[in-house]
Amino acid sequence: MTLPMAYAPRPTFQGNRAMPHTHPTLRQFLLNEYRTHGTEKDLVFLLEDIATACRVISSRIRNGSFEGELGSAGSTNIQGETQKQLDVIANDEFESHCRNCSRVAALVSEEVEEVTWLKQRPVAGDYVVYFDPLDGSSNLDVNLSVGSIFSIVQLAEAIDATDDRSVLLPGSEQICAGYAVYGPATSFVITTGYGVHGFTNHLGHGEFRLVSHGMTIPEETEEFAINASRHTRWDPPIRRYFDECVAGSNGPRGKSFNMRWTASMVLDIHRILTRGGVFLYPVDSANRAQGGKLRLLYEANPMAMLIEQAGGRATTGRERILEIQPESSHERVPVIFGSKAEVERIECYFREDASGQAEDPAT
Ligand code: AHM
Ligand code: MG
Repeated sequence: MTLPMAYAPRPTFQGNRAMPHTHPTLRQFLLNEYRTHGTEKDLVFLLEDIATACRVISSRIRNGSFEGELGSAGSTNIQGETQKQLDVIANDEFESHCRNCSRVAALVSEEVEEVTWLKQRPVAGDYVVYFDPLDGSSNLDVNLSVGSIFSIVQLAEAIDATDDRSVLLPGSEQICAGYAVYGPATSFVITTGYGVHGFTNHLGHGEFRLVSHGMTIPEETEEFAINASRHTRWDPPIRRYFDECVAGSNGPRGKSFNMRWTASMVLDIHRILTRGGVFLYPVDSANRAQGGKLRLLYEANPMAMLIEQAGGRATTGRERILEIQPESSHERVPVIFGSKAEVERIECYFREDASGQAEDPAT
């Protein structure tokens, strides 16, 4: 990896040995963002706190069996889903670390029905933090990876803390988005609007260090991610796209595609940010009444910002995710994320389906 000049290795000291740091810490990176892009210091501190929450969640997951923290919490969340103990633990970690920042006015979590207001009179410049504390938590029972997702909106004006609808702001208002992957290593990937950057938790050192500066999604891809067991319920444009991909080199695409599905969007998106691809969770006949599967404010919006910052595209098939005006805190949307040319092709299939007119997907 070639690091930008601002991160030229500098000797630091561990014990009495000088150690060159070829991978700057998250703090060094954020302070550089503060110097070069004017990122607010409060945002730097908030991001450090969120990173700490993710490191704590990572170790709670790894030790879950010993602490009796795997399995159901015996409660259900607003989505009607059974909460795992670790869903609740991860939510508490996010909340308590966000509370360290006096500029955080409100929290919107997948695990909490109502908005958690931290300020009585939120003013312009305050932050609202949206998060899914543990995404893909069904993977926990079988020791597969999971993740966390978050985003931050900075208020353009004062809002009313007695009305939960005040936090229903479109994704285009986000100033920061990110996620953590609790995999073989713990990754922390963020954007503050100046590209997407990936960090890895340096075990034993207690710090995230930069490993991927300026992650970009290749425009073209031969890999996609969808829960294919829902095939019979999909709308025609999605079925057409899928059928053309699996038809392989003898089909209309003239090439073979690979398919991956991890059951945790964070992991699928991390793979796409690393080597390209497309992720689809469309609306279908079984989830149409709910509007889809994934939640707009704390799943789709943060990922859409990251995907666009990395040069990809994020849509419902019919509209750009970041332009959707939310109607409720836990609203769901169809999502199609990933490599630009491939997502544009799917959008073209939606237009053709609506108009009955054939288009050239390449134009
Ligand atoms: P969760 O936030 O309740 O874990 O649900 C969201 C997850 C996504 O991460 C993942 O892509 C999807 O649900 C998996 O759904 P399915 O059960 O259809 O495989
Ligand atoms: Mg989720």
